[in-house]
Amino acid sequence: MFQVLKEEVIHHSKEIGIDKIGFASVDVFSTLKERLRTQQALGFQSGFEKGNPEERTTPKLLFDEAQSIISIALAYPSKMENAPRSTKGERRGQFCRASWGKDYHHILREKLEKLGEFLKQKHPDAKYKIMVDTGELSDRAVAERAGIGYSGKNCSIITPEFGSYVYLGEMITNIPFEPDTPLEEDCGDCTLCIDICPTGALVQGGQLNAQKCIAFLTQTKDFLPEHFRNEIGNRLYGCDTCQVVCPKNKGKNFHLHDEMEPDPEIAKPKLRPLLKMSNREFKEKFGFVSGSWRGKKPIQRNAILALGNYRDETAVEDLIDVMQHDPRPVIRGTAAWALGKIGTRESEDAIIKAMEKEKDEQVLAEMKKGLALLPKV
Ligand code: B12
Ligand code: SF4
Ligand code: SF4
Repeated sequence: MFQVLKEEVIHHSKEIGIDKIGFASVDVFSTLKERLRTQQALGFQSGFEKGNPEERTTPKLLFDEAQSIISIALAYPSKMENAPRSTKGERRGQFCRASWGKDYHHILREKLEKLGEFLKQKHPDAKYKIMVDTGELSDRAVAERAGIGYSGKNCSIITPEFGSYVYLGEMITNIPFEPDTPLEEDCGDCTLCIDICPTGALVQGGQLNAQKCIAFLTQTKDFLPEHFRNEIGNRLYGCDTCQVVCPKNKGKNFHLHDEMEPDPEIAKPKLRPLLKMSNREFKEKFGFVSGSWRGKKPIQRNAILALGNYRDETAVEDLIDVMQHDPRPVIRGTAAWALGKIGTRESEDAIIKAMEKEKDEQVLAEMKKGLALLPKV
């Protein structure tokens, strides 16, 4: 009965720049429910997930008139034109691709709102509830059920057309649209993502220990545990390694939405200027990208770690200043660690001097770690 409306919705979705659309039932996501419970019991969740396993897998608990879910995907670019090079003396960090251009939450929400208005126009009794990332539903499980893509061993939804470089969102509706058919999983014998993951966060195909995933670790606000500090490299927000290596993403680089085009100076910013950035500067420069949602501190901490990992001697002066004067213990302590890693004579003298004044136990411990990293003479 709603087949014509479904066709109209699909047609309209193309007109408003939705790259892929699929329809799913509102049956309980029972496999996912078990999975969420297991992940919780193992301590493998990130803590960013909203809702409990019951709510997350029962669409009718989220919207009592629920009859179907419309899942959408928008493809984002994987390559940057004129990417600036990270050079000696002007080292750069990187934001993951999902943080290039305007925050995708807004882009997808706008598309879904437009789709909702269309639905209402065609069928005045239509009701819907929109979710993009921050809702209870698993956007991936919905997309998988709606035939948008299959679930890869790297956990990402992989679409045959755009690879895994797609953002996902959905709309629960009160219209009983005919569901689409899920796609066959197509990883085959490949295990490249599992093999390359820098921290071993992919425990096995399709199972992530989020607590070890660099994408998660870049978003924490406390000291980064020492054993992850080298692995973070120059990443300021997120991690793309298990997608970059994926053969299904080979040649996939879509520039279909102007708002998603990265500003190279934001997506690959110089590290040193980040250290002393004011809140206002941060908001003005980075406020519109998705990677800023945790605020300035994690980005600054990661920038300090990146300078340490680069052993960037030109940053020593700035790092000393930060170690001596920044009011935030995490920033002072991480700077001490980075100075030790860079290992110049000046760094050593500065850490020793700063230890005389430092009162915070954790920062003092980091300073000792910094001293231990210095080359032995
Ligand atoms: C929490 C979260 C994170 C956490 C945890 C990620 C994870 N893998 O669970 C952290 C911070 C680490 C993270 C990182 C990233 N995230 Co994130 N994240 C989320 C969020 C908010 C919830 C995910 C969740 O509930 N995970 C719990 C797991 C258990 O479920 P799931 O992955 O959603 O669902 C799959 C599994 O459950 C699996 N499954 C179920 N049962 C079983 C049983 C078996 C045996 C197996 C094998 C699998 C399996 O099938 C489901 C469908 O694929 C979603 C938005 C949302 N509301 O859904 C975005 C989301 C998953 N993230 C997204 C993105 C882009 C990323 C990053 C690529 C960003 C980056 N570049 O740094 C990385 C990728 C890391 C990775 N390898 O997964 C996109 C994914 C798009 C896509 N194409 O898949 C989403 C959907 C946001 C969006 N709306 O676009 N993320
Ligand atoms: S995002 Fe990075 S750390 Fe996380 S699973 Fe993928 S490769 Fe591993
Ligand atoms: S790298 Fe290989 S195993 Fe991993 S998601 Fe891609 S195809 Fe699947």
